[in-house]
Amino acid sequence: MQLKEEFVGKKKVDAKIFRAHFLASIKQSQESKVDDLANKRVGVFVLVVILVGVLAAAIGVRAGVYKKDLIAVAHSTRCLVSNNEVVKEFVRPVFNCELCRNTSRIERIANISRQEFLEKYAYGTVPVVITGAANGWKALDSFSYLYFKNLYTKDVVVMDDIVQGCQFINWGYHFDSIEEVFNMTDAKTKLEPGPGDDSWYVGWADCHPKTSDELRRQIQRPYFLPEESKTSSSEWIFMGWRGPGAFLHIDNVRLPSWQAQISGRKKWIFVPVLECAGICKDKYEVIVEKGDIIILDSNKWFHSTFVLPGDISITIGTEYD
Ligand SMILES: O=C(O)CCC(=O)C(=O)O
Ligand SMILES: [Fe+2]
Repeated sequence: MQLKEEFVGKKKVDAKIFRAHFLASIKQSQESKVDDLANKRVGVFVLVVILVGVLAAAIGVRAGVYKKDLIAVAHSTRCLVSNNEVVKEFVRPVFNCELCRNTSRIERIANISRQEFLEKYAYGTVPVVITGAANGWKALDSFSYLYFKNLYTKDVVVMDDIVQGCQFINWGYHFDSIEEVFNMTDAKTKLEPGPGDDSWYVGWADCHPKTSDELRRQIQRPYFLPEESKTSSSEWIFMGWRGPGAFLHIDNVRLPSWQAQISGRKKWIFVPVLECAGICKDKYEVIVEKGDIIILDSNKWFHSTFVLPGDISITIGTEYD
């Protein structure tokens, strides 16, 4: 299954970079002529402690800026990304802060041409919202909790493949798999859950040819994407009720992505990486309405989402090159 391989491939990005660093450091240590191996080990240990200290101090300084988000992460049970975030912080490429130096807000733009999108936003790394870009898609009428429940539960073999092979993120809520999401009781799926236990938010990649063919009939390729750009072979769906969605994180994927808001409204919060402190704004927020498409490079910004009161939030999107 090509799509499954892609996910494995994604995970390998982390491992590959890490391994390159790891091998480089081993090579370096072999070449050095230090006789006393024990002393050397102590030296490396001290260096690592200092590096971790510097990183912690840097994060501490930044924490003043997005302290609330960090506290929310620390206090929630959403530890999916946990200490992996520290590793990602070490291995991610340095961000060019000039790109957001003069950015005072995330723009919401209607009717953009392919040319303008390509020149200003496609690979510009500052997120942008193209309003109404998904208007007219069948998904706006068809997507609902029940639509997905029907899609994924009508064939147990397909469901099993998806549970085994497609990525699923529970964002700290209590679901362990997409199967559980679609087996929850009606009380949990009722239309306007109050805050508290009834809230939930999940995301998954649809990497099954049977279901993704059906999904693709409900959506279109965003009209502003450069003609030659290819989209990733599987779509991501994020769904849930009002309240916290994705917690603050940074991704380690190769490409920028688009995400169409099919139902409900969602607030996105973007926090620049550490090296942009004092150059760019501390935090950017933008609201994505039903029918809008947001473009973001999730590798370059810490980001979190919050579902606003109203309809269930359902989005679909993918990466593009
Ligand atoms: O839509 C969301 O809530 C989060 C999506 C996300 O983290 C991403 O696209 O990288
Ligand atoms: Fe993300």
